[in-house]
Amino acid sequence: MPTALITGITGQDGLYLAELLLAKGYDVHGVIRGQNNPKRDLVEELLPDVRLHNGDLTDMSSLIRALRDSDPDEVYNLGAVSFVAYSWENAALTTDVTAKGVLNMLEAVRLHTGDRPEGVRFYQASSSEMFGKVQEVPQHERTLLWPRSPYGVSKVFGHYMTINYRESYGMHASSGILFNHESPRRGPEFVTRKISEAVARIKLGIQDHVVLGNLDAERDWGFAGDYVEAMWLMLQQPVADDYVVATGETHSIRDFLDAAFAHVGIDDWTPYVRQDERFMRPAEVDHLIGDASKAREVLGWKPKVSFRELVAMMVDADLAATRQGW
Ligand code: NDP
Ligand code: GDR
Repeated sequence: MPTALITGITGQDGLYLAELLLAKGYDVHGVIRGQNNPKRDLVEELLPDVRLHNGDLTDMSSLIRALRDSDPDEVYNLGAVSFVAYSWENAALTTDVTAKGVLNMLEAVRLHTGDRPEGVRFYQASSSEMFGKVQEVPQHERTLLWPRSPYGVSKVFGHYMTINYRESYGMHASSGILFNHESPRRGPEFVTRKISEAVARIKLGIQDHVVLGNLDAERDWGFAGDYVEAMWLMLQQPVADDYVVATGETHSIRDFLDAAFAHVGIDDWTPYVRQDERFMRPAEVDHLIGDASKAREVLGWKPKVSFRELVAMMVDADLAATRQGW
């Protein structure tokens, strides 16, 4: 039975990936931080077969311990301070976790594997946010990186550090440049979930509007459940590499609002949406659309859930959750 260790197991992707690996027969371990992490209960309830290890990406000795206690074949480094807007206000913390945390994990794996650096396969959660200021459309593995936030800059560091460990030590270290992927498990601070929650509450008459920032930004949105498959496929390849994972379709926040409100039978959302400077970013990433041909050709990966299906899935889940909370 192969063994996997996941950082960020309490996050959206960590939960989907753990489910996928358990279904494939893996022995799954996760790193969980904090003395009293409120999400521990959620993981234990949803995934009783996962073994949790206390650890933090800023504390390399805790990562070494988690590696020693789990002895994995595959490590998925999904842990990060992942909310872009927050990264301007907490640039140093974001750098410690999202940038230096990757180095800590790579170095911990290198120390753990000793003279068999290829013995553990490593996945780094890189991001389309690294492309930042639009240089090329669509964006692919060789597009110039021009990050626009402390989060994006941190992800660039982690991305190149992963490549560097592959090239310096022969580690089987791959980097997935994933474009935005969403689900009913998406944190409520991200725009898609903020909208799906608000639409459900507006439909049910318990909220009368939602306040957003820039409605013109465009994102290539896919379903998280599809994207964790790509992570796993990367680590099954004989040679480690970097892959863009995207749908190849882009939509603005306005498009998302159109689809989400239309799903509950509201054709004109303008009375329900307000804009506020508070949610505008110091530097915006205007237009993301990914070219995932390499993932399609080498990994045989393609997304299964369409944009409309994703929006409907998220709104339906929030309708159900809101009704249940009554
Ligand atoms: P989430 O924000 O849902 O999850 C982030 C995870 O990181 C949580 O489990 C969190 O744990 C953990 N974490 C935060 N700080 C630390 C720390 N100091 N030490 C250890 N773990 C920590 O993110 P997603 O699941 O959406 O994303 C997974 C990864 O993929 C992230 O690295 C993200 O940056 C990246 N990514 C995501 C994309 C997306 O569209 N979702 C696209 C491209 C990349 P806790 O519960 O304790 O807070
Ligand atoms: P993003 O996702 O920054 O792309 O990062 P987010 O959903 O936060 O923003 C997407 C776009 O929506 C605009 N926007 C708003 N965003 C939020 N959060 N709240 C609002 O009220 C709002 N109004 C408009 C933003 O300006 C932006 O243009 C996500 C994260 O998961 C990262 O970790 C990951 O690396 C990237 O996706 C790919």
